[in-house]
Amino acid sequence: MKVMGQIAEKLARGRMHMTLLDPDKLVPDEHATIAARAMGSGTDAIMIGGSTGIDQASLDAVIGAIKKKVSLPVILFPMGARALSAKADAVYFMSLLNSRDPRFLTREQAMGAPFIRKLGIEPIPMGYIIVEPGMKVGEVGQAEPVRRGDLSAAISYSLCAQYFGMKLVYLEAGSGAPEPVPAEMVKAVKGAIEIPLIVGGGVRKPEQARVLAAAGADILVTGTLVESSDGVKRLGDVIKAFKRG
Ligand code: 1GP
Repeated sequence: MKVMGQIAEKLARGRMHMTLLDPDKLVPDEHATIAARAMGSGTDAIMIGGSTGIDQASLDAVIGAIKKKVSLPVILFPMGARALSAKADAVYFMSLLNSRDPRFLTREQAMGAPFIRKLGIEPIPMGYIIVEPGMKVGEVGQAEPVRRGDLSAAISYSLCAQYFGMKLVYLEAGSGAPEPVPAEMVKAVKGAIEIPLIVGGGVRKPEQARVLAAAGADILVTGTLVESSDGVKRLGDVIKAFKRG
């Protein structure tokens, strides 16, 4: 079954967690070890991405190493057309909907599309929305971040994603954000859209995960958490709290 089909099937039974790994930060074997631990802690998929330059060779090496240890789907989370690898199971075919730069709206996507076809990776259309503070991805992606109190802007962008036919909406506070996306915003967006809602950025504690689950997040993404020394134990607690709600 294709990855989007697997996601839909899992979401019909409950919430999901995805672990984001940044190939820039560690060597391939370290990523594989972390991915295996994350799988043991209950994560449902591995996302590969980062906001800076990643080339195809390093992506191939990282995904190859992960695939030897982990049976979960590996989904690319690219910042540009060059960050593609045939070893991945799928790619989030994403548009940064509140970017000022056409490069992140459609241009990188247009450049990458023929490669996705050639490599035979499954594209999963996704609307990516940066919420304050947005962190590095907000800067690199030239975002006009949705203000934390601006629920109507968050709803507008999310509906825009749905009406474009995108399969998922991702509300992103930015990796390492001091606070996750506000629960009120998650609740407001969830009440307006019919497609699954991904939330990520700044989640470190089980209580934050529980609050986001209660607000209606379908998929939680964490990245930084698993990089710390006691990260795997904390990741397990965060995943449990999110899935239990
Ligand atoms: C970033 O939402 C993800 O794209 C994860 O953020 O690193 O803060 O968990 P963290």
